[in-house]
Formats: sequence, structure tokens, C-alpha cells
Amino acid sequence: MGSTISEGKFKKVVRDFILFILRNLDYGIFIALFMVKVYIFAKYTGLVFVKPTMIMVSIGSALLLSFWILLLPRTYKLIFLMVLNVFITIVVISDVIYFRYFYDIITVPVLFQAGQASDLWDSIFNLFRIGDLLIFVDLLITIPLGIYIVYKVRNSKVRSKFTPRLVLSALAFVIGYIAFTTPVNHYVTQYGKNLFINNWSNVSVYNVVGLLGFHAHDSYKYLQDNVLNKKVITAAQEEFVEKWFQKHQELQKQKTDYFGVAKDKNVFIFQAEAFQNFVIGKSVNGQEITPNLNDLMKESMYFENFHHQVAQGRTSDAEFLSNVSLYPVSTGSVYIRFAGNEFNSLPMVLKNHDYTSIAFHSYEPSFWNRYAMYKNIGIDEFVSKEDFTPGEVVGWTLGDEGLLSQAIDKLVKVDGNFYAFVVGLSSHHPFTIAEKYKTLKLGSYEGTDFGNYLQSLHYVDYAIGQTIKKLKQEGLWNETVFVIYGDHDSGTLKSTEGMTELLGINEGELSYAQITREVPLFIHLPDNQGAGVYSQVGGQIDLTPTLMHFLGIEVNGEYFMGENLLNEKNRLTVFRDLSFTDGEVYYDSSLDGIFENGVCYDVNRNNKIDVKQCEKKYEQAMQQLEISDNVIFGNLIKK
Ligand code: GP9
Ligand code: MN
Repeated sequence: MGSTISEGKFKKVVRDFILFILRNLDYGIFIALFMVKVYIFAKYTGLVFVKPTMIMVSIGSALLLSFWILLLPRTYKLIFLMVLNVFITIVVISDVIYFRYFYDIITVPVLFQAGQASDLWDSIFNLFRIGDLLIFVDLLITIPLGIYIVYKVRNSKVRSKFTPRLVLSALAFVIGYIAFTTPVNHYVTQYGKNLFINNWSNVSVYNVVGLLGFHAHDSYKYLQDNVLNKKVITAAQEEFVEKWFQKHQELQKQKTDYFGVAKDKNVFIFQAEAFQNFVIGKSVNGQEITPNLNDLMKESMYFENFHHQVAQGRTSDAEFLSNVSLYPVSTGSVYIRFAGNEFNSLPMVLKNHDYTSIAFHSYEPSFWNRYAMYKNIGIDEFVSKEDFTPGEVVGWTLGDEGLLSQAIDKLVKVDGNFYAFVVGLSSHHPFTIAEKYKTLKLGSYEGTDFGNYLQSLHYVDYAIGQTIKKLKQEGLWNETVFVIYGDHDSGTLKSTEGMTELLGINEGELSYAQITREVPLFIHLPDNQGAGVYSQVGGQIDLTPTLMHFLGIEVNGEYFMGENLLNEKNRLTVFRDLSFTDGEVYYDSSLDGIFENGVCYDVNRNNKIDVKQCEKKYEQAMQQLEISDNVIFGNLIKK
């Protein structure tokens, strides 16, 4: 008798259990469909999927998104699962199509950028592939079936118990949490949090947190910038900014003998990767590191006290400084955080003078969000990785020689004047280039990071030499203002030992601070006008006003913070960390941001002086950064 009872009990437990599983089959199907969809996304875009961490974060994020649905009674559960499935389907299909066009994942700012989005939706039809049907074909079954079941069970008396639902939901949450956070934490301990603070590329974030994780992170960032930490610019601040620029524009309008000496000439800028100034004119083991630039010095203006002013946005900050003439923001990259803002820019000014602007960079167009930002600042065409004819790879991608040469091939075909903005990459960390280009004999530096850095710069210098030759052959040399500068230091260079040894300096000295911030600037004007070495201090922010001066274009209400480099009076070059120099003093700020803890140097005597002597200019430097931030955070140019 007893055994029959327990047998009956057992049967009931088993039956209940099976019923419970069956009742939650919809949830299982939902998770499976989610996995299939993100897999299709990865497959169609060529991004990562089949690696254990990606599978873990994907399952984890799906569970975290949906665990709460398990708490709901059957009909509601089904309805919400269907809604969520439709939502995910829309996200995946949009991402697939967007990626096909932009090689990037959709971000919140993109959704709000009406201009860009409408361009996208225009071509959506063309970008749709028959295979995309796979992403939403399940809806044809799941929706009618779901509705049918909801309809069927809506009046059923059978009520599922709350406790098992709670347990299952909690279980989904815990598993989801562990599955998601384990690989992410692993990444953070290995590489740090930087990727999430300063997300230089959406794809890199995706690679760590998956598609859903990416969208969650992106939405959070957007919310932070635009709601939670939104900087409020008061009317008084706005007025102050406006007054400041009015006064500044008067200064920018002052003429020198060079005003208009390159009127109606083309502009060709080459922004060289991680190119520091200390190599110019230097030799190692009796070999010149930059023989071509050393030659160029004889025919062009060379600014020996020119500086990069970048912050976390690195290359993109350098581009922003030189094309937009505002300071970068202190965290992240303006290119990514504020790509939807309105800006004044060199290409926009030139557009008013009928120039065609083309940017060249042989890398993924989504890196640093360039495809969006270039468009926003008035660059007509962006020639990126896929658009180049495959050629010799040096470092990460097509070498600078091929890049520059293909750029010229395209530019000779431009009708009318051009503005070319070419961004190099060959000398990017880790400075590994093909053996055949390592032509310097480096002795003790051979094979070290520093040695490889020198070899890379030597190659880039060679590419520059070839470019000058080609521009001459094409008859462009004297029809063009040719500009070369470095984007930033070789920051990721682990050991600076080689550099300090080669130059005979020590960390903590003024020259050390100077050297890490100095990049070369060469400006070749038609017919070698003004050739010589210039000592006034300046930075990337000064490029646009300087070039406008040569081209004979007066500032016309634009918010450019830089100054014409040829204006020698009252110069002040400010760095994002609040270090600065005016050519007389050099202030090196301290990490804690406390003024007194920084170091003040006398530039001419090359020694430390009382920090108080840097105080007045410090206030001015701070004001400049504040004005720039207010313009960017308050989108004041639009106003
Ligand atoms: C990639 C390149 C690298 O497109 O600009 O940027 P960086 O790492 O130097 O900022
Ligand atoms: Mn760079």
C-alpha cells in the first residue's frame, strides 16, 4: 500500500516536472532563437562568434535581458517573449544592414543623427540580401503560434504556482550574471577598463561583450553624456564664449606678409602616426633617421616647437584639433562622443571656396567613428581600407608609401582645387614592419621597441620622400600647400630608455616633458616661400587658422580656438592635462590636478622655478579648455 502511495507521489512529481519544463519550453525556444540570431549577425558581418567567451556573454546577456519574464503567468510570459523576440529581430536585422554599409554597429547617436540615418534608410532596400530573411523567418511561426496559444489558455483554470516561477527566474538571473560577467571580468583584469571608458571602436567593445552587451553599454554611455552627466551651459557662459571668440577672431584677422601667399592652391596634409620630433635631424650610428624630412627642411617651413595636444582620443583627437581647431575632450574621443554636434572646420571653410575634400586612411572606416565624423565636418569623400588597391602591407595595413601614392593618383583627377587629408598608420605600435624596410643599422637598439620605432619612422620618412617626388612629377608640388605633422607620441612605447639615452636626457627634466609632447610640423609653400626654421611655440589646434592665413581666407565667425602660427606674440600652447607653454615658461601639471603640485620651468634657462610664476598663464590655459568644453558639451556652434 505504502509503496503505491510513494509511487503515485513520484509519478506526480515527475509529471509536474515535465509539465513545468513544457510550460517553459517557450523560454528555451526564445533563448535558442536569440543565439541563432546573434550567430547570424556574426556570420554575415564576419565578426567573432565561435569562441567560448562570445557564446558565454551572448547567453548571459539574453538571460539578463529576459529572466524577469519567467516570473509572469503563462499568457503574459508568452506575450512578453514574443515582444522581446521581435525587438531582438529588429536590432539584429538593423545591425546587419548597417554593418554592410558602414562596417560598424548602430549606436544611439546614429539613431538620432537624422542626416546620416536617412541616407542609410534610403539605401536599405539595396542592402537587403535574401539571406537576411533567415533573421526573421521564425516570426512567421512564433507569432501566429504564440497568439493561438495565448488565445487557447487565456481562460484556463490551471494556474501555475509562483514559487517555481520565482526559483526558475532567479536561476536564470544567476546563470546569466555568471555567464556574462566571467569573460568580461577576465578581459578587464588582463587588459584594463580602458576599452569601456574610451571605446575607440564599437567592434572592439562588441568583441568582448557581444551584441546585446554592446547595445546596453552604448545606451548607458549615451544616457550618461546626455542625461545623467549632461553639462548645463548657462546663458552667462554662452555669452562669455561668444564674446571670447569675437575678440579672438580680431586677433585671427591680423595679417602678416604671408597672408594669401598660397591663394587658390591645393592643400595636402599628411598626418603621420606616432611621429615625434626628436628624430628630425638626428642620426643613429652615423645614419640619418629622417633623411627626406631633413632635406625638406631646406625648402619648407619647419616648426621646431610644435606640439601634439591629444587626449584619450589619440589619432582622432589629432585630426579633430587640426581640422576643427578645438580641444579634444578629457575622456573618450570627440569623434565618438560628439559626432552629432555641429562644428566649424577647415574642409567646410574650403568648401565655401569650391575645394573638394577627400580623406584617405587605409583602415576600417568605423575606427574612431571616422565615417560619421568626416561627413559631419564636411569631408566630401572618405577613401578607406576597402577602397584601396591591395598593395604592400607595412605594419597594420597598406603601407604609407602605397597610401600616399594612391591618394595622389586620385587627386590628380580632381576637377578644381582639392583638400587632401591623409592619415598614415605604418608607424603604429608595435612598430613591426617587414625586414626589408628595416634599413637602419641600430647596434644596441636592434630588435628593441625603441629600435623598431626608429625603423618605422625611417620607413615613413622614405614614403614621404617618394610622395614629394611624385607630387613634383605630377606638377602638383608648387600648386599645393604640403603639410606634414605627427599625430601624437609613441605613447605605447614601453621603454623610453633608448630615447633618453640617444638624446642624453633624463626623465623629470624639462626636455623630457618637451620631447614627449613635440611632434614635427613641416609646411611647404609653393616656390619654397618662407623656407626656414621657426621657433615660436604652437600646437595642432593652430593648423586650421595658419593654413587659412596662407590661403588668404579670413575667419568669418567660425569658432576656431587656434592662432596663426606666424603671429609670434602672446603665444600659448595648452595641453589637455592642463600643462602648457608660452615659450617662456613651461608648466608640467601633476596627476592629482592640484596646481601647486605641478612643475614650472623657465624655458630659456632650462631650470625649475617657483610654481607661482606659472600661475597667471595657468588661469588662461584653464579658461581655454573650459571654453572649448562649453562649445562641445553645449553644442554651442549649432546654437
Ligand atoms: C587606426 C589608427 C590608430 O585607424 O588611427 O589610432 P591610434 O591607436 O593611434 O589612436
Ligand atoms: Mn595615432
